Amino acid sequence: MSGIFITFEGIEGCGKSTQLDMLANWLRANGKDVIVTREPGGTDLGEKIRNLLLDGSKSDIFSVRAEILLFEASRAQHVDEKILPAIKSGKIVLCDRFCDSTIVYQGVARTMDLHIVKFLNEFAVSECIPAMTIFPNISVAEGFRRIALEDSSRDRIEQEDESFFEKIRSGYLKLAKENTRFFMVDGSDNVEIIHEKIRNEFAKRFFKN
Ligand code: T5A
Repeated sequence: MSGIFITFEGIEGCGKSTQLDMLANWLRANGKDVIVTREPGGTDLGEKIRNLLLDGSKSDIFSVRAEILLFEASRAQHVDEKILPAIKSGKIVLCDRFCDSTIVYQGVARTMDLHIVKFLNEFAVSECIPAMTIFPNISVAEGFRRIALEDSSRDRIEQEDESFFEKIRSGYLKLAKENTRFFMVDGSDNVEIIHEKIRNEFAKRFFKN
């Protein structure tokens, strides 16, 4: 039996981690075997790479090529060690960010050649393509407002300015238009309303009988 691979994408503060946890709880309450994971990270090696990528300040010098290769290295390890084995054993894998993040952050916002980004993504993911990508869409201003309310300090990427996140948001809107696996939901709604919409769409796509 083959499992299901679902990813969550969106700008900082859009609520994807909140919705991922709510979907995982609902699926588990319905007797499903669920794995929750994230990128960058998800494995011991991936979490070390995550610290390298996100700790520090915006002024740290990261070449765009070095940055993308670190994200892809984390992903390759994640796919081989955790995601593919889980899917092959019939589990539902919910992943906070995946390849689309690289397309919009490194490709659209950091302007790396999209052909190269897609090639590197394909190399890192092998046969592991999401069956559905959940995208809570909020304005950049709302994302900034939510992040400002949190206790933790901003990571290296969160320190970018508003125009950077406007590019990210436009990149996601374009991907959502072009790919039927995307499910875009209004992320400015109440968390319970968003969860209900995601749950209904998930059931429609995967629990047909
Ligand atoms: N990255 C990642 C790349 O550049 N390239 C890549 O290839 C990959 C994989 C990862 C960073 O790495 C970059 C992208 C990112 O910059 P991260 O720590 O994983 O960073 O951070 P984010 O993914 O951005 O996660 P955040 O925690 O910032 O945001 P979430 O997950 O969207 O939001 P969430 O659920 O934590 O909610 C944020 C706050 O809003 C509240 C929550 O309670 C929380 O306080 N909230 C709501 N408030 C009102 N109404 C709602 N509907 C709400 N939903 C949540």
